[in-house]
Amino acid sequence: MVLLSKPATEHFSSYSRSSKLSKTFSGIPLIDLSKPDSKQLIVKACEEFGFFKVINHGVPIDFIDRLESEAIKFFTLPDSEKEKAGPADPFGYGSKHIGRNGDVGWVEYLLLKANIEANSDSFKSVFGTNPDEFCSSLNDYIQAVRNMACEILELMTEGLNIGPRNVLSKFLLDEQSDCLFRLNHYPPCPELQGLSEQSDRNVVGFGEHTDPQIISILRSNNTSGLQILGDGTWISVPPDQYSFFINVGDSLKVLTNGRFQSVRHRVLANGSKSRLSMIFFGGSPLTEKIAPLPSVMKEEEQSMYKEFTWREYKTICYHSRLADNRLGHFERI
Ligand code: GA4
Repeated sequence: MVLLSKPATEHFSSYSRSSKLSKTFSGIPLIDLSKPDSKQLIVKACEEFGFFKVINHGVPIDFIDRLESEAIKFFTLPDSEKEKAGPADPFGYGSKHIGRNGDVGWVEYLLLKANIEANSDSFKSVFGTNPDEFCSSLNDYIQAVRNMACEILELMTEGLNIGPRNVLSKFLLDEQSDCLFRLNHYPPCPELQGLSEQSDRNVVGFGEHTDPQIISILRSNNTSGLQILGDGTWISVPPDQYSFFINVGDSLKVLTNGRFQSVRHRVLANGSKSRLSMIFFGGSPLTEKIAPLPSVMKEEEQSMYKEFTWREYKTICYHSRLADNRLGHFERI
C-alpha cells in the first residue's frame, strides 16, 4: 500500500475513549437492493438510525477501483502540487482545516461540485499526470452513485407509501441540484502508532456532525474509523469496501417532518493504515423550499420546522462549526 503524506499532529483534539461510551455494533442495518422487502427495511433503518449499508447496489466495481486509484495518485503528490488545488473555499484541496470556522481534523481532502452539469475541468491542472483519466473516472462514478441515490430515494417513497415516486429523487435530478463530492484521505496518525484499536487514545479525523443535504452515499477502503452516534453511544462501523453506507441528511429529516433521523457521525484516525473515503452529497436546488412533504403529513399534523430554502440552510451551515445543531435554528418550539 502507498504510504501517503502526513499532516502535523499537534493541533488535534485527542481524548480518551473512556470519556464517552464507544462500541462496535454488528447490527448496522443491511439492505440488499435486489430484494423486494428493501423498501420497508430502508424506512425502518431511516426511522431508527438514519443510517444503513447497501449491497447489490449496481455500481460497477471497476468505477470504484478506477476512482480510488486516481485518488491515491492525487494524495501521493507532493504537498506543493496538491496545494495548487487549494485552499478549499469551500471547493478544492484542503488539509487539516474543515470549513471556515476553526474545525480541524487529521484529514486531507478534495471537495468538488457534483451538479448534473458540473464539469471537473476546472480542477484538471491538479488531477495528476493523467487529468483526463481522473475526470472521466470521477464523472462515471458520480453518475452511477447519483443513480443509486435516486433509486434509494424512490424506494423510500414506496416504503413510506407516498407519491409520486420521484417526489424525493427529483431534487437530485434537477439540473440545478446542489450536489457535492468529497474525497477524504486520513493518513496513519503517528501519535497512535503501535497502539491497538482498542486503546483508549483517539485522534479526530473528521469531527462529529450531521450532513446538511438530503442524502449522502459513502464508500471507503477497508480501514476502520467511521462511527455513528446511536442513543448517546459511539458505534464503530466495520469498513466494507464492496458496500456503500447511506446517511440521512438534515434536509431529508425535515422533508419527512422528523420521521427519519439525520445521523451524527465522525471519523477517528488510525495508527497504522490510511483511510480513503469517497462521499456523494445529494442536495436540492438552492431555491427549493425544504419543508415536510404534504403527503408525509398525517391529518392535523403540524410541521416541526419553520420554512426555509436550501440556500438559507446552506448559509447557516457555512457559518457554523461542525458539531453545531444547525437544524435547531428552524425547530418550532
Ligand atoms: C459536512 C458535510 C459535507 O462534508 C460538507 C461539509 C462542509 C465543508 O466541509 O465545507 C461543512 C460541514 C459539511 C457542515 C458545517 C460547515 C460546512 C464544514 C463546516 C464546518 C461539504 C457540507 O456540506 O457540510
